[in-house]
Amino acid sequence: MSVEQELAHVRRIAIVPAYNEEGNIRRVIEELKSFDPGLDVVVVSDGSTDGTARAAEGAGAYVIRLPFNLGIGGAVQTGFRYAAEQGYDVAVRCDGDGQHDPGELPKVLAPVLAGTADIVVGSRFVGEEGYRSSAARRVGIRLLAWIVSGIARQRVTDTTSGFQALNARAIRLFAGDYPHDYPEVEGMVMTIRHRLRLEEAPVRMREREHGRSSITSVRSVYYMAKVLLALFVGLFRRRVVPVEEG
Ligand SMILES: Nc1nc2c(ncn2[C@@H]2O[C@H](COP(=O)(O)OP(=O)(O)OP(=O)(O)O)[C@@H](O)[C@H]2O)c(=O)[nH]1
Ligand SMILES: [Mg+2]
Repeated sequence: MSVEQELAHVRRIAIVPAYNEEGNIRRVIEELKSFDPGLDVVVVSDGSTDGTARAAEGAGAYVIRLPFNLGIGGAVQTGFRYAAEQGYDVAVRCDGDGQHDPGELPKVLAPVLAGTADIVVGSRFVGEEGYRSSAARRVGIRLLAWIVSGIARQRVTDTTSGFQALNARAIRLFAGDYPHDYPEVEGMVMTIRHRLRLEEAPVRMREREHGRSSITSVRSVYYMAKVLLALFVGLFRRRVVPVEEG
C-alpha cells in the first residue's frame, strides 16, 4: 500500500507553529491540503501581531491563538495537546514559513505508518541532497548532531529539524512535556530517553521566502551556547511522566 492509501485509514493532523507568517501561511496550508485533502491542519499562532490567524482560517485551518508569544516550544506543545485531546493517530509537524515541502511528507510518514518508528525526523543531511546554509551554522549543526548522537547512543544528523511525523504515543509524550527553548534538539534526546523509536528520513528543505528567520549569525553563537547548556542540564533531569497521562 502506498503512503497515501495507508493515510486514509488514520486520523491525521498537521501541526503548524506560526509567528507572524502572514506572507507564508496560506500557501503552507494549501500545499498540505493538496498533498492530502483529509489532513486536518492546526495552526498555532504564537502571539502573532500580523494577519497570520485570519489568513490561516481563510485557508481552512483550525487556528489556536496564543495570547502572547510563547516561543516555538510552547507553540508546538499547544499543537500536540490539541492533537492528543482530539485523539489523532498521526501528526506531522511543519513550519509556517514554507520551508518544509509537503511533497516530502511520504518519506517522513512511511516508517510511522508502517509501525516501525514512533517519531521520524526529516533530515537535510541524510542522503544525497545537501542544504545550503552558512558555514558557521553547518559547524554548529554537525557539533550538535555529534553531541546528541553521543547522549542518545544513536546516530542522528539533523537535530534542529522541525519537519517530523509522530504516532499517538509520541504525540502523547510531547503533549505532556515538551522542551521550551530548543525543542527539536532537546526533544530528540527526550524521545530516545523515553525509549521511543526515532528515525531520520532524508528530505529536501527550501529557503525561506517571506519574513525573517529567528536565527541570525550573531544569535547562532548564543544559540549554541544555550542549547549546549540545556542539553547538559537535561542530562540530570528525571524522566518526566506527563502529569495528566490517562
Ligand atoms: N521565530 C519564531 N518562530 C516561531 C515562534 N513561535 C512559532 N514560530 C514558528 O516556528 C517556525 C520556525 O521558525 P523559523 O524562524 O523559521 O526557524 P528555522 O526554520 O529554524 O530558521 P530558518 O531556517 O532560518 O528559517 C516558523 O513557522 C515560525 O513561524 C517564535 O516565538 N519565534
Ligand atoms: Mg524556518
